Amino acid sequence: MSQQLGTLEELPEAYRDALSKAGVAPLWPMMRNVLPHDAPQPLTKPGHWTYGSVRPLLIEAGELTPVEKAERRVLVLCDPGRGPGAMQATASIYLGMQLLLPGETAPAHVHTPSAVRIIVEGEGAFTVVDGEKLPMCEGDLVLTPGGEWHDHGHEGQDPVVWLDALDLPLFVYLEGSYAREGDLQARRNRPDASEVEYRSAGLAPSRQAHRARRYPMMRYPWDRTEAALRAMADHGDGAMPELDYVNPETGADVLPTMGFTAMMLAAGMTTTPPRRSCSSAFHVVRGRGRTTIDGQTVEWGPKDTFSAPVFASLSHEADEEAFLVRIHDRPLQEKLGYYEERE
Ligand code: 1HN
Repeated sequence: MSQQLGTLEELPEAYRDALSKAGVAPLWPMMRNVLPHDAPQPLTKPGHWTYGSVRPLLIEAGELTPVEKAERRVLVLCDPGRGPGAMQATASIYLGMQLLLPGETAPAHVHTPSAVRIIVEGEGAFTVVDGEKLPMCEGDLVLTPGGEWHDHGHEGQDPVVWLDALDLPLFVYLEGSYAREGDLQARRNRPDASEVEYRSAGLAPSRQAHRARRYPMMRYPWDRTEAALRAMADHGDGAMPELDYVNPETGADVLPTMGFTAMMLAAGMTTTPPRRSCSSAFHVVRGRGRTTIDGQTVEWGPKDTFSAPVFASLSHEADEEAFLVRIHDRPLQEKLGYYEERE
């Protein structure tokens, strides 16, 4: 049975002073804060960042701050629950919108957190990861796993914008976040692995010849993701087609901490996923619709991003055919042994 726990005020003042002096504190007045009953009480609140509101500010950042002064020219998407300046969208997920202008270079560095980019607008930009040049086309998902050197360049004519998703809050919490800077990388003169070794789903380089890399494929071209979702829609059972981005060698999620799931909603479709213990963010690749998050409705359009706390009640409805990528921390929670879905 649940018991009402004692409060700090019930304790004599002299005793409280003595506790502070000794560098200790009573657990019981704080017990329910750190261990609420039945489900967590997230600080995170649903967020919605329309592309219409973020894009002009990002373009202005391009005029105000040269990339040399920024290292990465990014506007961070701040969790409304933590307020302006919060370097995170949920407890474990950092999101930011990054701008690179034609001819610019973002210098090479390597850090402990992992990053994933979803390309929002423009063409001609690329990321070099461990010497592999990864073209960035709209909708592509590009990995920059922790410990891999990466720099960005832009050979096109117009601004390029992408969404960065990092597991940075975890690394900050663990006091494990740091970076090293280096010279721009030499690029191997060959297409990225999605165009060579992993051109076709279900085929991987022969084990005899192949030395498995921890992250064998760093770029997931959008046209293949969309084609696969469409095929599922054409031949499925009417449920919403959803595809997880996985490591083509192991079938595991692309990163140890963060997962990425492509979703296709048909026009007029309503879908109500289970309440999940993971936090999530959604990036709209294309389409319009609305999502109700714990009773709060977000009207979303192309290139918008929105977020939902852990255990949120969600309901998605599309006005027109829509493609979204769900960013979540299920892989981390599964490793910690507490991932859960509730109806
Ligand atoms: C980072 O390395 C990038 O490489 C973007 O583009 C955003 C946010 C925090 C820490 C490192 C990038 C980042 C970041």
